[in-house]
Amino acid sequence: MFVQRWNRTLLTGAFLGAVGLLMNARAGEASGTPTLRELAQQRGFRIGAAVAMPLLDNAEYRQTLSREFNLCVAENAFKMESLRPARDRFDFQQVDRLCAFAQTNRMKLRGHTLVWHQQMPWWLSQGHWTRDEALGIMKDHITTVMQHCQGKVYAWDVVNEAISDQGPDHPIRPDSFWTRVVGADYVEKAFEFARAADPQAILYYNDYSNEGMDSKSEAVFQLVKRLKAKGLVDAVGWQCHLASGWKAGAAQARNAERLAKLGLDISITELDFRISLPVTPKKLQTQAESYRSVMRFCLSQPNIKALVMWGFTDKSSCVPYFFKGAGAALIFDEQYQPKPAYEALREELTKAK
Ligand code: 9MR
Repeated sequence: MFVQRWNRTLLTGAFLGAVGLLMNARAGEASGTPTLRELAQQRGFRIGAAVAMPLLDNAEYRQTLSREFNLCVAENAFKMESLRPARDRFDFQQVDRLCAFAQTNRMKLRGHTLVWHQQMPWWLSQGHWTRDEALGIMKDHITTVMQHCQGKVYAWDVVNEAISDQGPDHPIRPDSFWTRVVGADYVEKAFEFARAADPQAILYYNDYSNEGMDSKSEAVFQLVKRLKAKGLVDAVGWQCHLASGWKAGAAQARNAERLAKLGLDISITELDFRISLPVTPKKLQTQAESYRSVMRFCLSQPNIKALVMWGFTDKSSCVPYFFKGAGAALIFDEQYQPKPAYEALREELTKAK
């Protein structure tokens, strides 16, 4: 008796789950409303999300991702820590899985990130190396990873967050592993190795707090100007981990225009708008207006090629870990239901020519 009822409950649950999945997958079709992906595609724009690889096992996660986005990036799987269990060994299992997913679903794939002072393998960060040895490891890493992914990854964050937060000069971080062992020219070296490894790939310098007009974005500007003069960089990534309420404005426009004059493209690479918990309808509306302002801004600047969010569902976001008391930073809720922010993005994409 108990077993029968238990079975019935399970079956009913499974049935309802399947119906839910189907309804969610068909949400756009049924209402005749185009998805973000379709709208972006029509405008030659890229809308993307970071992927938490363990969640790729979840059908609802996979379906939402491929339905709504024409670009993806791994949240952690392409980082050196994940790829290099040992100096003489690469583990491409997760990378290959995401490459296959992107290919099957006709999505562009960004590579994040080749050189960073965080999420490095312990054998490297704890080892004792000469400058030449460290440069050799960096070159081998960049070359092997880029060539492994050639034709599958269209753009790379070659160097991530190299510039220090210490104003007014914001030097290349003096305390980073790469600066200590190689010297500040490690940034240029990384771009040289990347250009040689895959001349077709679009090469990005990626950082946070560089979207405005201030001393840090000035330091980023000067760095990419030097690199661009040598033909080593193509684009700048503005991460944009921001607090809800923020809006894109005149400073971002001036910054985008000065980068355009250098011949550099931009992508918003890690957008999220954190809300201070608990969530209320009013806070969700404020968040929607923040997302709207960024989409409107992106579509108004010809050199902005993509808007990528650091995830898409509040079920999986690094925000609560890094910002205590904050969360709900993405455009789908934990049940994969679109939030007001999703609707705001859709409205802006619909309005755009
Ligand atoms: O989302 C990533 C998280 O899972 C990792 O624990 C963390 C390690 O620092 O990195 C997060 O992603 C970061 C990205 O690689 C670079 N910009 C900041 C992102 C959020 O912290």
